[in-house]
Amino acid sequence: MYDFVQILGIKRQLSLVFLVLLGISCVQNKTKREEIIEDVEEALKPPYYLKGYEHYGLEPQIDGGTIRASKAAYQWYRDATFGMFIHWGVYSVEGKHEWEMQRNKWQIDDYEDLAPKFNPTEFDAKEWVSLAKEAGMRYMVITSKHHDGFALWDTQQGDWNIMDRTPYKKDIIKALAKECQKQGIAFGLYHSHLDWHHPEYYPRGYTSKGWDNGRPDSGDIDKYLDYMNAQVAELSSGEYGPISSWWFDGVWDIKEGVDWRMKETYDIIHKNLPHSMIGNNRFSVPQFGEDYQVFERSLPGHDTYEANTKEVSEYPLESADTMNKHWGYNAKDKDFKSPKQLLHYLIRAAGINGNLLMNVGPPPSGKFQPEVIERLKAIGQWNRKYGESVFKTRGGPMAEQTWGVMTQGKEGGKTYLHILDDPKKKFLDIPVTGKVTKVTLFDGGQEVPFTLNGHLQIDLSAVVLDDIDTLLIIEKEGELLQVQL
Ligand code: JFZ
Repeated sequence: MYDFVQILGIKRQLSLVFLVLLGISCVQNKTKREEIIEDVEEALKPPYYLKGYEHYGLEPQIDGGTIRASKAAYQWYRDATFGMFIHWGVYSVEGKHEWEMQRNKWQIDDYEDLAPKFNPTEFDAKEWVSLAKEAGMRYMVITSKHHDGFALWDTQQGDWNIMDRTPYKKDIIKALAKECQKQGIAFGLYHSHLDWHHPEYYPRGYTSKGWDNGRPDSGDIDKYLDYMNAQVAELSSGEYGPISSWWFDGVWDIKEGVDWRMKETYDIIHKNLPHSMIGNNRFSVPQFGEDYQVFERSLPGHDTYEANTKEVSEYPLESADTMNKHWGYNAKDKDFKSPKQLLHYLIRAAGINGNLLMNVGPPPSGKFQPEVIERLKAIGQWNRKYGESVFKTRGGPMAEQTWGVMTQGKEGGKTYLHILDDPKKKFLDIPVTGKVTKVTLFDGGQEVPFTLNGHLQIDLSAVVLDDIDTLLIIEKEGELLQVQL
């Protein structure tokens, strides 16, 4: 076991080894990295959103050669519960799909012509962050780079980015990072390993089968990974504040024969930002220094989409899903989930200890669609009234049921029963046992009769069910235990 001070003790060698490994030639970068790694106090300073979490531990967790984010960050992440995912890039100009480049087999030259058309003059960081906050979201995760390789920040790695190729010429990532800090919510990034634009991304993955987009038929993926790691180093240098979480994606494109050097990438992040939570959408439990488990379009363990694993780890969990059918902006997709469906998703996630990262795909103007704003506001309205039953809680002790879930506040906090779908029963059997003293309706405090006979049975005959969530508070002495029914 090493401790953080020991790790920092070999800081100089580490920074040098890194610089060589990364092939960073940019002098500016080198200074920034060395500054951060050498300044122990700076590295251990809690980011703004970790206020009140310091006592859980601010050192990165080190297990053998693997570095993971601090315990404070893990706790915060489990409490955060609800975040906004944002897929945005030059593809929004076409208004079809974030995979538009690949789906319609674009030539790189033609695709690059979308960049001059990307001029989101109506983008207002303050408005986006305010809306996320109003919905009750505690963090935001935006695509710094999606599969088309386009960088939404002022990267020094090449010119395929917002500054060099668009009339907009403003660093969107920095604007949002600053605004999140100002308004007190955390800020994270989605970053794609898969790249349809970089010439050294070779061998090509399965998404490039039958699609010659104009790149040479050769390349060295290690050069591409040096480039990607240099980008990650820029984004984790401190220039963009404390990145609360990372959502990596795309290693599934090349399944064999490539070493993605994931541990190396994650070490760059964790050594610079010891509170940065790393996740990777690669359908497995966390490895190599990853901090949370990602589930795409499914609740943890539900396995409703693609290759998601059913294996649920002990790490913090997160489920990511769309508000309509698409991640990136699709002009025709009006198939939005209702506020009720979205709230059920959030409450069910909380009941099984997962966060919900809910996606928004903004149009190229930069203004959220009215349908999106309406939903964010409706969710916020519910959260302002009932949010204590979802945020900072943990799931259980009852395992999720078809009709609902249970949540409980940490450290002696209240226990909640969420009846989400009509159980179509007068007496509801709850598979828990313990000293229940009182059951009341959250709304109005009406007492609800119950019996305890090996398990808890609640008499619903006098309860008027709520359309979204019939929320009950279960008062008890001591702990409740899950039992088999
Ligand atoms: C990925 C991205 O491809 C998608 O564009 C979006 O960013 C989403 C959040 O994450 O989704 C996937 C991941 C894997 C596959 C397909 C879509 N896959 O293995 O075919």
